[in-house]
Amino acid sequence: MGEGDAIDAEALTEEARRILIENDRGGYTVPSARLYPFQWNWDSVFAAVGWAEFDRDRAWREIDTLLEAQWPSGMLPHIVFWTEESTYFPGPDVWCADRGGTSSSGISQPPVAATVIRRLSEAGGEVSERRFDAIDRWHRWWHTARDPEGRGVMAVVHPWESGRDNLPDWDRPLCAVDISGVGGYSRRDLDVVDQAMRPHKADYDRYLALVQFGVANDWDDERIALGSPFRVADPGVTAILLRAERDLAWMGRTLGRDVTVIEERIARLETGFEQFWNPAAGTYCSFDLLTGAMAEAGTSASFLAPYAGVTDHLDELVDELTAWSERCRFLVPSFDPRHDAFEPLRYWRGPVWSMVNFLIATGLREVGHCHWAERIRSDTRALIGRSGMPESFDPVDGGPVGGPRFTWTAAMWLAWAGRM
Ligand code: 9WN
Repeated sequence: MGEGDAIDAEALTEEARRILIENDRGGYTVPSARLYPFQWNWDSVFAAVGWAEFDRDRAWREIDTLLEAQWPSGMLPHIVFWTEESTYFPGPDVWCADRGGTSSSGISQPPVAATVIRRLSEAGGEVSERRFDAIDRWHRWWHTARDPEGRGVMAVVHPWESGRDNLPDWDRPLCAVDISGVGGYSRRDLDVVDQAMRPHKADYDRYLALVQFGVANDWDDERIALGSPFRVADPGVTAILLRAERDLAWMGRTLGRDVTVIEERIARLETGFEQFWNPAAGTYCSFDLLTGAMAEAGTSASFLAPYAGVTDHLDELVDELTAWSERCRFLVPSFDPRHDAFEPLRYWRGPVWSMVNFLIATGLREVGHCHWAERIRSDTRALIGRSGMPESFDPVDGGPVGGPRFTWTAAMWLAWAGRM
């Protein structure tokens, strides 16, 4: 029996439901009450996966609330500010972006929604024309706004757009960001989480300078694509979009729609994905679209290729996962544990994230690597068994990292890690 089996699964299931209910703000679920008191894009989509385990209508409501904030351009923002809260910085007054039904941030987040909508539909809901159209517009926005040259790789124009905000990948590209106009500000994340787990001030300065750049350019996609001082091609967003496009095409076919354009987008992404392959690192890496420089090491997103249906370097990826597993008791750390920049406690520079594990394991299972898929699931189960449901986990000792009583960890317990 693994250590995950010694845990009180029923009590954890009760706890996970309580966390979702506690974080429910009526139509959307905050990621963690004090640290992140608004609606976040990919958090909500993972929340829906958890809600679906005991309240299917509530799961759909979560997705629909997010879709209500869609911008005329098709963009679905990464944060939606449905209420005013003072415990988070930067809030709506800093973003100055209210193109959708409410005020929001001006960037997006990994497009997991189509995949989850398909999951909910297959479990008994019907495929809706309205949701299909909204997601199709969002995916089109990714291609036009974040890949205007049609290279088949998605750029992120802010580390927060990747959802994997503080990766070492962004360090070098962020050096090009001018912080001379940032001015003074007061962070609120450090009221809740230890500094050792959060980004440094030098990173925050750059995060804010990029928000100010967006505001100064009126969040205009073309101006941002041409002039942003930060434009990095991200294998995480690209893999998630490629998977999501396949699931959108499935929805379209079910509805009897013509999916030729979606198929063209899929083909472009399939061909484009190879650009992330870094032979020197033996894995998929991000690269700076402004300088061409490739990151030196892999991240947890490198293992999302199978999830995207890309199997060209499967053996190399499994070798890489094996090497990582020799360094960390718990898979999958967010960054290569052999690299100097690896930090087991600091946000996205080492910790394990349950929902990334879920995506990686889903892909590995689909391509026949059931042993690794199960290893990742049982590690996630053991982490939750020992540390409860925080934002993320230390891959070396399994301790809790980041904010407490976290929605996506609770959702992943309910829908995946907690199920036998
Ligand atoms: C900025 C809510 C979000 C997640 C991100 C995670 C973190 C925010 C922050 O929290 O980012 O978006 O303030 O640190 O990195 O993936 O969606 O859980």
